[in-house]
Amino acid sequence: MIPSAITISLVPQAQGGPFVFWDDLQASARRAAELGYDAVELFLPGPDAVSVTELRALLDETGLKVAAVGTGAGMVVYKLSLTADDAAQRQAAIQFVTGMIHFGGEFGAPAIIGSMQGRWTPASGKEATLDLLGVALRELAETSQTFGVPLIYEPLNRYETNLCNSLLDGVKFIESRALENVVLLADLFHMNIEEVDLATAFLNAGPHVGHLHFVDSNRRPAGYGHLDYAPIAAALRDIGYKGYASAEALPWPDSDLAAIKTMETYRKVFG
Ligand SMILES: [Mn+2]
Repeated sequence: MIPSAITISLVPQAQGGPFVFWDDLQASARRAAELGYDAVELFLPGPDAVSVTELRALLDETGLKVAAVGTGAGMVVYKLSLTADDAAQRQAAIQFVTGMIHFGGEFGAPAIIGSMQGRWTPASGKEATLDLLGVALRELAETSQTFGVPLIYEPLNRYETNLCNSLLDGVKFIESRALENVVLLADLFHMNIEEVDLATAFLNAGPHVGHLHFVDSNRRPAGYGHLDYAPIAAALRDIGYKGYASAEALPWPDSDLAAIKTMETYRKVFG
């Protein structure tokens, strides 16, 4: 059975975002463990927001692992982008993500590049912007390698980026730039907007898929929308997916019920 994870955000500026638990790391982790989750995915204000020692103690106590760490605070809090026009801004973005890779690396957890990828403009051009992204991801993937983890890159729906929207866009990007140690994050919410058929998209992306955001069509917890999970689970089995199913969902109707519903759907779908 693929392992389960659930998101915890400690970023006040991300209020309204798709994270199940908020603000209280200890209480959230304890509740996640109680409900049977294997891991937590952390969305933090920065690499120094949580003490490594304290988190290690919390993981020991709960038996949880860290599935991944987000880097979106670099965008949300500091307005950084890996593809900014200004080279100093790009460097600051790489530095921020590098800090998160080091933090996650302490726990064997990869970092996720989502909103930090930015977007292209008529002035910057699509291919040139993808080139900038490729340069940044190559460096960040090498840093990740020193911790024995991949770098996770997430195609986003068209309203959030114009770089890579589908899994196939992501595969083409990774292959055309010959990126190593970069895997794709398949987010079912984004995929529901962009893919022709979700199961086919998984089959075509195959071994490139390294992380899953397990959520429903409307960004509510899995089971509160109209996604059909059976063909998705079958496709994940077919490609031998070994990563997490991580709940990146709105805390709807509230955090606790979102966590309960996700676990119920997860067991039904993958159990
Ligand atoms: Mn996502």
